[in-house]
Amino acid sequence: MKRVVTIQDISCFGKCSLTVALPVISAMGIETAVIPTAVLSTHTGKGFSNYTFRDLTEDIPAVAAHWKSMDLKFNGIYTGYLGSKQQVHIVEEFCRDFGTDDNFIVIDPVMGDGGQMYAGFTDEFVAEMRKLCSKADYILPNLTEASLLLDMPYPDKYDKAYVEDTLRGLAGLGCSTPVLTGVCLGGDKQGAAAYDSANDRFIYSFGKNIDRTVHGTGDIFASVFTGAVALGKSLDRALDISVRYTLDCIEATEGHFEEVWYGSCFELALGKLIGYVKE
Ligand code: PXL
Repeated sequence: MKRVVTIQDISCFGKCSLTVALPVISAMGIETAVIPTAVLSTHTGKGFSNYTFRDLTEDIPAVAAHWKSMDLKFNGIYTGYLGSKQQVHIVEEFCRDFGTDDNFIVIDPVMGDGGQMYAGFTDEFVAEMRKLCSKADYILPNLTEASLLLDMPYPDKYDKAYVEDTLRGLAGLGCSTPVLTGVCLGGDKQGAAAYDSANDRFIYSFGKNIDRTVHGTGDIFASVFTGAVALGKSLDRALDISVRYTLDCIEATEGHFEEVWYGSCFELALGKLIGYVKE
């Protein structure tokens, strides 16, 4: 059986981070260990305010030390939302301690969306995240996060050449396979683009474009991508499965957007994901 560890916050209500990663990766038939980096009453996105935030940074080295004493090994390490610069640094140490030649590291540099940084992030945080990304095999920024990592303005409009230059720039940070999410090159298609730098190859995967921001879909994409890589799927396949399931989750939310305005009805589409894994 494959085993991954995911390191990110638990937003107790709001369908993102660990409340998504744990069910999604588990549904793919993968053992999923977790390190919660913070406990929040809700996520910090649009619609929520006055949320609680309990920082668990100090617990991370203790968990890592215990796991080292047990000689635990992971096929993959996947990090999502991290709450502070110090936390990113400690996660970097975790990756150094548990990364091997045989496993892989996925960093989702969660920092913003739609051209805006999420609440509480700073330029120093971005600098630390850039360092963490340089240690990863795969990074999964959206266009906002890619702009922050590369210190470029968020583009009003972009084309294929922009996407490929951005991916080359991200590879230049030191990550072998950057993946850009939320890529829309025509009106009716949205998906992801990857750069396999070892083979100097770009890969695209698109589905129907639904013009709506649904919170937590970045976490869904990253969780499926991590699971697919852990299962030994090719990069092309991993990208396809991640794009398809993310779209399934948005489609499953149609008709529920008023009630579930803070996330997606990803639970309703888990059956499809299980099918994709078997294909
Ligand atoms: O979905 C990313 C995410 C994860 N965790 C927390 C967040 C966000 C995005 O806003 O606020 C706490």
